[in-house]
Amino acid sequence: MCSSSEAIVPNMNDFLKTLNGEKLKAPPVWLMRQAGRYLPEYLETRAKAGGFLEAVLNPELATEITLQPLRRFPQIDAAILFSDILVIPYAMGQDLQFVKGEGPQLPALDTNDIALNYDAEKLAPIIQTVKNVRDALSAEKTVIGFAGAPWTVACYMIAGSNHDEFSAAKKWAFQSPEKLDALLDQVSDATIQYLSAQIDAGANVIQLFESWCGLLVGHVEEFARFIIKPTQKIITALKQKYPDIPVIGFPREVGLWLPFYVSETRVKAVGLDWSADLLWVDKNLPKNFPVQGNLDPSVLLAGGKILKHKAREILEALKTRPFIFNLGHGVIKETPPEHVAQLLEVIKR
Ligand code: 1CP
Repeated sequence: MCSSSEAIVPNMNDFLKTLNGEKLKAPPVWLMRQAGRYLPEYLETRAKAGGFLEAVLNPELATEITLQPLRRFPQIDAAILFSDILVIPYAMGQDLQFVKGEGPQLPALDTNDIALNYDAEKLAPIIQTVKNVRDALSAEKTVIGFAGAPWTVACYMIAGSNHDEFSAAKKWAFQSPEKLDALLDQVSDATIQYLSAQIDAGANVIQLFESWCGLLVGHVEEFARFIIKPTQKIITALKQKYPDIPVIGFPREVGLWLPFYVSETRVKAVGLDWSADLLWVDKNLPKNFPVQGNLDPSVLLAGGKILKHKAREILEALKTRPFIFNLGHGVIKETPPEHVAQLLEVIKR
């Protein structure tokens, strides 16, 4: 791929060059939930496993699922580990089930019962998957490891099966902030161990999903305490051990607090959700700070002319900074795989 300053960072693929601040002519690309229910081959493999969690915890099948989108779409630059953010509560002793049609289910935590124990052994099969995936791919392809950011993971741990606006987690934030601090601390420590194991196994980049960031926007004290602080803790620990591994933050619905999130957490790059105004983002983030995003998954579902138009609009808006093309949230399960092929052609042409 062409770049004006290739000499600055030799031996890196396009994805890593971009995260290190280079602007490339054709951006690298991957898609959130690129392995998943819109792919018939995924449904087949999941059925073989017997269920979602069974597939995640089976290294052979999870490797297969992680590689499926790269096999089908050779233009995709990165494989994201096939797993879920809720494996951390699972390894901390919460009973996790994925109920068909209803999504993930955990027993709701009580403020008086937050003494949990992280058992790294429970996630050993996932670490094996990272190894397998790294071994299976050439150096041109990046392997992305990931975890949920602690606030988002805690939202699920506290909510139980009622995900309605995660009001139970917000209640902890306002009524029992010390309990929430203690829980976030445990989740952060477990996450540092888990991500370190992913990096040791070969992950080249880490993404931290703060999918429920928007729930604390508007509350500056709580945002700083429950979102920035635990994220900072993870990033500081990883930077110390692995200075060359970039961490991408995905603060969904962060809105106008994006520059605050970026400067305080010290993420290396930021993933934008589809509601981000790209011209505003470009004006308000430091020059050369890498961004990733942000096509609305509904546009990918729609396909055709509008898909080309919206994809080009994004490419145009971010043409002067290091940029990784992605969606603004996960691929919708009804999306025809041909639409993904169409999108990749627009991006890589
Ligand atoms: O039925 C199925 O097959 C399960 C569907 C599914 C899949 C494919 C779930 C349940 N998780 C996943 C995989 C997954 N989850 C990946 C794999 C890699 C890839 O992107 O290809 C990743 C990165 C995640 C991360 C994840 N899980 C997030 C953060 C990103 C986001 O979507 O905002 C969250 C919030 C979850 C929780 C979760 N897991 C599954 C569902 C349906 C949900 C969301 C539930 C909710 O909306 O509250």
